Amino acid sequence: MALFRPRELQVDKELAKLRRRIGKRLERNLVATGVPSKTLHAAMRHAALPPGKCLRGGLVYASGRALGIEEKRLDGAAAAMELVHAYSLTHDDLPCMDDDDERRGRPACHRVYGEATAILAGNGLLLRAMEEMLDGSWPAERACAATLRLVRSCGSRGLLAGQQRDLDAADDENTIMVTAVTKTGRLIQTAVMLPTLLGGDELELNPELEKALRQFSWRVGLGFQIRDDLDDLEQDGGGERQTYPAVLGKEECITLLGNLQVEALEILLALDERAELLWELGRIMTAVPDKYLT
Ligand code: GRG
Repeated sequence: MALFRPRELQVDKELAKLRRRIGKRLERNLVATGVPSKTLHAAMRHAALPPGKCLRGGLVYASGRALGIEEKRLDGAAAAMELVHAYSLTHDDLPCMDDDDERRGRPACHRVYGEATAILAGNGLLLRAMEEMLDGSWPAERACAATLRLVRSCGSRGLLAGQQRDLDAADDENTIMVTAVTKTGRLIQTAVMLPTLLGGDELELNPELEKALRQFSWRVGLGFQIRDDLDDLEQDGGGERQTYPAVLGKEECITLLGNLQVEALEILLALDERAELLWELGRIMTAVPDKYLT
């Protein structure tokens, strides 16, 4: 691995380009006509289109770029990450979960289509994600290994466990960390690691590089949740959820987030310049929200 120095990369422009790419693919693949239920597909489209910031899909492309993988071979994996994310948000917004009326500045899926359809739409998005993973861009064995990784990170030891832990509420640092890592961090880490599994022996992937990506993405995943909790603190005092600032206090959270960012970015500095976009995404996902900077 060679040391690189990040340039002023226009990350917003890069991310906007990738967001358009993901949006086009979802637009094409989530059709609502000529399907057995137009209503279900319309609800799925409502939940997933237009996509949000596409940070998880962006991480797939950025990690792939660091490994020298062509973008078009990662279109399925990037779309899959965004579909899984859209599913989790759709279910999280339900009245029995976080009970949110709005998502991405629009009415939440259940507010438009009703709760029962929103549950089905979430399930539909999750399963469509698996279809995207198995889109034929990669040899079957590697596509299956990557899909298994995604399934596990969504399952009862990943996202679902994190959501249940959130419902159970944590009240100490270790407990809240496990919740944040399972609820939010694992999917983010998976987004970064999918290209390593898909690329397999086509890549010059040494254990050191694999470890760097794993350690980087773990820190970004945890940092992203802490950052989100700090944002919520400002907006609504954190609501009823047990959040990082509620457990650690605001100041300690800001310090922890800053440390995670420094560690994550330092880890990537050992890679070559192809890791620049990944570095930038890690930087913005772990940035202390502006309002906390003096
Ligand atoms: C209900 C199965 C199930 C899981 C819910 C994802 C999740 C678990 C809950 C969503 C609530 C939340 C605040 C999660 C933390 C992760 C997070 C900050 C999500 C928002 O991600 P962004 O900012 O959203 O990437 P966009 O809209 O840009 O895609």
